[in-house]
Amino acid sequence: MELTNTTCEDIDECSEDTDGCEHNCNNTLGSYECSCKTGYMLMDGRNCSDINECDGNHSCEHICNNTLGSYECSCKTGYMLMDGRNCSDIDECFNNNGDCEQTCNNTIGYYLCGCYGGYMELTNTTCEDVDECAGNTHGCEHNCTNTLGSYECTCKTGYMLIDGRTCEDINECLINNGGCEEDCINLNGSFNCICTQGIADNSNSSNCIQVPGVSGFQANQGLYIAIIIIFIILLLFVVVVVTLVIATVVVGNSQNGNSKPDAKVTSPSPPDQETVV
Ligand SMILES: [Ca+2]
Ligand SMILES: [Ca+2]
Ligand SMILES: [Ca+2]
Ligand SMILES: [Ca+2]
Repeated sequence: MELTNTTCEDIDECSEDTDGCEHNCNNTLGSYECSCKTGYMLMDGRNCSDINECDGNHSCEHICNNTLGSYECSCKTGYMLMDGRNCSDIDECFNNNGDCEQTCNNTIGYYLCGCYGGYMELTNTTCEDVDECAGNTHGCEHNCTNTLGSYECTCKTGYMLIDGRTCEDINECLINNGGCEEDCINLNGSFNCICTQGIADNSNSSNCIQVPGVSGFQANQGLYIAIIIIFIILLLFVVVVVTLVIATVVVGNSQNGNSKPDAKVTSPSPPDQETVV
């Protein structure tokens, strides 16, 4: 204290800048006190040192970053800081589908790209078609055709697809007799036209045609025999008729030669004589 006459007056060390306080100086009667700004602590009564709040005295939900006089919170990847302290999941799929080529599935703190059915992951964000036909899982009974995201089963000619995979023979004979002129025989994957007379080759025609090597007589034997018998009967009939006619004529001529008609002699009557007187 400084003595002036009979009273003593406190010296304001803070205003005289003799305090040596690094931050704040608080004058007191007969002395002074140093203090520090928020976030600092007094080390030796004068100097201040930063408090590392991250050592345990912070309120960050995820990450604490110490700074001089304070601290800052930050969040793990996939989260964003909401109120300076707490973290909230980022919905990566909200913008540009998360750069995923097909599907984007947001998760807490992360996200995953996915692929549609029939595709598989090529990279973390891209997909490629699965060639189901290259493996043995397609289940197609006949033909397998790969498509983008799927595949298709088809059947050979003469078969139809019944459950998307299995092929069943088409009974062509059920519709319009298979187009056959006479009988239709269904076969697995095909059909045949059969003729009762002659043979049909359905690969070219459904009409009944005679096949070389099979004679027409063999095919139509009954008909031909009937025609021959009728012809013989007619021939015999004609012979008989002609014979009867000839016999009748001969007999007639013979009878006319043996019985000549009686000769009648007539003499002309003399003309009447006219007497003249
Ligand atoms: Ca600090
Ligand atoms: Ca997320
Ligand atoms: Ca495919
Ligand atoms: Ca058939």
